[in-house]
Amino acid sequence: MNTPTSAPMGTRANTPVSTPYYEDVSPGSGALPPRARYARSDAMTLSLNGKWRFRLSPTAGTADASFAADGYDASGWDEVAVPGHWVLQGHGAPIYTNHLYPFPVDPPRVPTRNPTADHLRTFDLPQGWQPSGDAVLRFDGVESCARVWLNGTELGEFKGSRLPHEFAVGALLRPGGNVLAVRVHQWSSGSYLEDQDQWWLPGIFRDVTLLHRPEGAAGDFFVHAAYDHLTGRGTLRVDSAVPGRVTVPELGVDLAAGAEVSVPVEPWTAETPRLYDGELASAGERVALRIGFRTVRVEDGVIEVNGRRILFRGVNRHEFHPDTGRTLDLETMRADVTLMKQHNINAVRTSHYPPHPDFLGLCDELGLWVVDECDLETHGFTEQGWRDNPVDDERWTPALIDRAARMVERDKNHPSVIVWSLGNECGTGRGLSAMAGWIRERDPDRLIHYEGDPSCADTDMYSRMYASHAEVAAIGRGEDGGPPRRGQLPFVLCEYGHAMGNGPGGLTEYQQLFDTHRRNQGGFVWEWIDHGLTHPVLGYAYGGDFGEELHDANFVCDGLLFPDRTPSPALAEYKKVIEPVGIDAGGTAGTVRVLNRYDFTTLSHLLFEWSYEAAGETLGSGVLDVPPLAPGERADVPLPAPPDTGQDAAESHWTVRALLADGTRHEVAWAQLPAAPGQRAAVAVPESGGPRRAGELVTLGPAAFDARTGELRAIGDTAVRDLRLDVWRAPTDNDNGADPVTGARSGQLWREVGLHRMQHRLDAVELSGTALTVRTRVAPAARDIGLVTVYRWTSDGARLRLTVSVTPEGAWAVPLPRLGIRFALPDGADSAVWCGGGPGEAYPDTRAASRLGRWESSVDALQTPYVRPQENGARADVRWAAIGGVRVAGDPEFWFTARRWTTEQLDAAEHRTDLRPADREVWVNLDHAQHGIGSQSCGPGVLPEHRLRAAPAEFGFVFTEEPTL
Ligand code: IPT
Repeated sequence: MNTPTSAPMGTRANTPVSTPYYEDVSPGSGALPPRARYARSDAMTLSLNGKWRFRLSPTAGTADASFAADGYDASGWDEVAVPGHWVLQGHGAPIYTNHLYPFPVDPPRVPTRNPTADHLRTFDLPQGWQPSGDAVLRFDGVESCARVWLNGTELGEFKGSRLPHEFAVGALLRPGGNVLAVRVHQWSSGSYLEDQDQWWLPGIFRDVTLLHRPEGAAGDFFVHAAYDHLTGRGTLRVDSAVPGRVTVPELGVDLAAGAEVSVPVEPWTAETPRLYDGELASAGERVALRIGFRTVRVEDGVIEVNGRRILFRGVNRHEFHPDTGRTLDLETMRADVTLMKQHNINAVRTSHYPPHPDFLGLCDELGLWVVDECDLETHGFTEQGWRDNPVDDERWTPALIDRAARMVERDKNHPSVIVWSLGNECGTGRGLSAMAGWIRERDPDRLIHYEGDPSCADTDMYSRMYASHAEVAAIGRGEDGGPPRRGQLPFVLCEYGHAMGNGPGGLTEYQQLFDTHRRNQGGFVWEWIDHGLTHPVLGYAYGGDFGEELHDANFVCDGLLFPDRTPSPALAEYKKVIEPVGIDAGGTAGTVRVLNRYDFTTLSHLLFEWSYEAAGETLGSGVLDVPPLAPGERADVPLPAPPDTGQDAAESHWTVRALLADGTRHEVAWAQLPAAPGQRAAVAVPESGGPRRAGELVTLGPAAFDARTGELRAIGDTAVRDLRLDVWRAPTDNDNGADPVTGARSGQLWREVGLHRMQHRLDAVELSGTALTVRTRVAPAARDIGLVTVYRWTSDGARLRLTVSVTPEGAWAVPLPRLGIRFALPDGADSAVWCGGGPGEAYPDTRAASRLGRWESSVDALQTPYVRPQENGARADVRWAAIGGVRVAGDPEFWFTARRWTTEQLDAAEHRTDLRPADREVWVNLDHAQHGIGSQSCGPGVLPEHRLRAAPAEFGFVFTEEPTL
């Protein structure tokens, strides 16, 4: 048997003898040195996942360790599933904090109340398990500190929650009846290094495996597979701790480990994930290799792979499942990668720790650039000006190097991994430099990333999070100042576009900055998925829902996916913004310009289709012949002659779509080009048949009004009430965020001004020959600002036209959330049809994915179910909409919103389950304008061009009766 040896640098620092292992700064003791992880070999393995006996103690010292002794009777204990988090299995509760430590900051000490879970299971060696050789017990992830015994013998203890730890156990194994005991502490010195913005979720949350190590088994190995884009040849060398042979049948390669060969190959890229199957055979084991040839380097200040600049169209991915936390099965991981690929995403930053190793296998296979980030964040030290920061304290350096080594050694054979990231939000310090030095020495063929050090002393790229558009533009132009070294580096946004709630806005404008400046190599949207936990009462829970004394509420729900992995509108928006084919109006009439935005591939895997639509109806379609353009190339492609519409008056446009030619017809990119503007006949209403008094009512065309107040009562048979000017929206998470420069929060300012409680003063109801005019002033209590609002109603007998004019009074220091009308349909509506932007939600700065057409949706499906309810569901550019027996056309186009609750109810709701329709009533908003969304929940606010300033405005709507759908 191998004697358990210390992890590299794993000796304990100078801590008193009495310091318990979970509070010393060492990474642990007893574990084997880290080594390469591989998915398949011919050596036997035994999964130890499953039901384990479980006992929870309130402190680390409550229960003695006698449970680990051979023969202990744990039959009275509870059970938990391994892998899993015990706080998600009915024992204790999760805690959410962003960067605040949920315990007093006194490193490396942890609280006395330190939930400690003893886990126990027995296992028999399976049939055919060879008695010869050794065996290794592997833990892929345990949060945050574990002590391990096998058959009563202590193996050691470790920290580093999302990193693998192995122990040599061969001599301890018995053919039948082995007892594995694991004690897990929620808090340890390691917790100081794991202050990521996420739920604190203790447990054995990744696989536990027993691996047979036959005599002559493979040891650690390092696949070096480079690609020379000038010669088209790959160079392969597999360094191996144990002598062995390397074969790659497809390439005719058969050579000794350590020897090098050069062969013509197809390179690996995220766009063309070409893998070659190979094998490393030592005397006692055959290990499957999946080899991808690629070379990554910085050339002239630009990150290049295989000699070409790449652009990161990335996301930050935490591991998350609403039921099982950071325990993910392979199908969930595959679903993530597949969804990313389907949405044009080409890169993932494994924020903020190495993922389950199988995830990287999927990235190799399906093609994603990976920034593999170390399990390290000490963000909470920012509260004390970074004093005592472990990354700048030598006593912690062995633990930091141990973490770097466990990541690099485990993941080094994945071609998808092109960048190592030291960690996240740790400030600066010598420990980080030590990590970078260790990594460079071990793996000079990849790049190093770290965001928190503006000097970029240890990194190969300048990285920022949430920098404004203006700053990214300045960086792109090389005008951002900073140390000279930094100016020579490529630039990435390791986090941007904070996808919390409705938004982020402004992605289009960022993409333009990536396309304009070679140095700006894209970024990673924050983040992939909302971390809302399934909750029996609240739908999805966020911070505070488990009674935490300190928490950061719904800041944990900031993903492009809802917790159940259904895409939020932001994912559709991002897909459109980063689409790898540009489609635009051509240089000459009757052509469309197609631009290949891929970094490596031609367009030969795509087929292009055109269609011609008038008034929302498709009148013709066909295939467009696009040449197989090389990356960066463009061509003007002739469109066919427009089909004879027979509807000369109708607004019409071309839609051009790029679809996968593999039979799936998956849409990769699209654009719409206007063809004919159409006529405005629908909204020009001749004024005839003026208003008539009829008792308490005034009638005008199809409508009836309250004679005293001028309020609309009905259009034909459809009752309408409370139609009036509306400027309020339930503030979004971005509205509630603080401006990074001024600290101002729009949502708060709006409430201070009183936009959520506007009063409507009636000044006059006037009946003239052709019009009913209602004069009002809309203003909040306690303020001298107001909106003079005039509603002018006219009709041609069948159609009812409303013209609204708004004149601001006083000094408006805040933007308006929205400007339009709202009304209730008391008898309700099940669905709506509209001609305009769809199918999904859009706002002024989140409207790239909104496509003109004729759409239909139930009222329920018009809602976007943000985990914390907020403004949502507007449809852009609506020409007309029909709902609940009324059809309304806009003059000009409008934003259409319909819901079963009021804005006030939406505003008051904290969870989805707070939104319950009272009765059939449906509320409709027809907006002339909307304020943008921005990304101010963490980042820049609404760009000036998307702000809605209070200014004189006039807009109209034409209502007609429409048989109910
Ligand atoms: C940044 C963190 O890196 C990330 O983990 C997450 O917390 C994000 O913010 C917000 O959701 S750190 C912040 C100070 C910009």
